[in-house]
Amino acid sequence: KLVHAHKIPMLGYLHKPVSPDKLSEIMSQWGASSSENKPQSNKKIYSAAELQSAIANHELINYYQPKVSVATGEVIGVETLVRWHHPVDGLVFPDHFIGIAEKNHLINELTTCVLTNALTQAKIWHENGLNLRVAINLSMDNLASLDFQDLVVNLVTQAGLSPQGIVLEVTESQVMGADARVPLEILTRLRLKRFHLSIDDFGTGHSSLAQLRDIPFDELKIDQSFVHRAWTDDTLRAIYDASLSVAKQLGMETVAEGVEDQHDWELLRQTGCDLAQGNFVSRPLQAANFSTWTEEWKNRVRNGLIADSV
Ligand code: G
Ligand code: G
Ligand code: MN
Repeated sequence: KLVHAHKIPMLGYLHKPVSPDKLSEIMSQWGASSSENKPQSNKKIYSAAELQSAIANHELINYYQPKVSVATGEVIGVETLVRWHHPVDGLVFPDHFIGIAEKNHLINELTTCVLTNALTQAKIWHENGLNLRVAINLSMDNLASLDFQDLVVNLVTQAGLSPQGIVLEVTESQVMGADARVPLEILTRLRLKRFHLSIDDFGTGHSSLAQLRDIPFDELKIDQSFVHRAWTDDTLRAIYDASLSVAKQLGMETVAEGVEDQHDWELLRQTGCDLAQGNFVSRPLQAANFSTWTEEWKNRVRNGLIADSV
């Protein structure tokens, strides 16, 4: 894991004492194809000005990843995941620009844009009889001033939607500033207005037990690193079970993220996790592809996804 963390290409491993034969065998695998010489093009660092103009030019596009009921297969909601449709570089993922927005005081502007577009889409879904709960991701930096919460409340009210249908996913990527009272106050106010609060990436970084103690969350999202393959890995399974258990004891809804295959899905069924999200269900989709996916999904459910298969 340490080697992977340093992104060092690995050919294999040898037991001590190392024999020259084994060493040369392993070294013979070294070649252009085995080394990780992927182009580093995606490592581009964008400036605040570029990001600002992307926001202004509507280059940020919302994708939506479904959250489905594990027990019934019903589509309960979606998580909004923003992408940058860059005119030259193509599709740019949020890990390449959310941090830049946070550092350059652009995160409120970015989140407002994401929320506005998500609310427009939520209205369209409602008008078509799809009562989807729509989740958006908040950065801790969004929770630094009361203005932001007023903005959220006003946008949702103006859209004619009810806060109950809006989920705010919060991760704490960095340690909360010296004064944790402001984010706590904002989250509590939003909760009193009936917004659903979700603790994202639970168990990683600072998204953990102290947060559960202090903030009235409705939903707990078990991080994907504890979900995929938990059916076969005892360590992952212990962490997955503990997360599920703490959420249930606190009366929270549970979402497993990163559900990638049928085995993962079966584990959620066996353990009574409420909602599933991940590539096994669907990748993040553009709104235009949502109804096609819904039909496909209904067919998968009808054809025995929910019944005891595997
Ligand atoms: O699928 P993906 O690569 O989009 O998501 C990467 C990360 O970016 C996730 O941790 C997700 O929470 C975050 N993210 C996606 N959209 C937004 C957003 O609108 N605001 C914030 N703050 N984070 C987002
Ligand atoms: O907000 P959050 O950090 O939870 O964002 C979810 C992230 O996980 C996004 O980057 C999304 O694209 C990604 N993702 C969604 N489903 C899967 C999955 O099944 N497997 C993996 N590896 N990543 C996923
Ligand atoms: Mn999220």
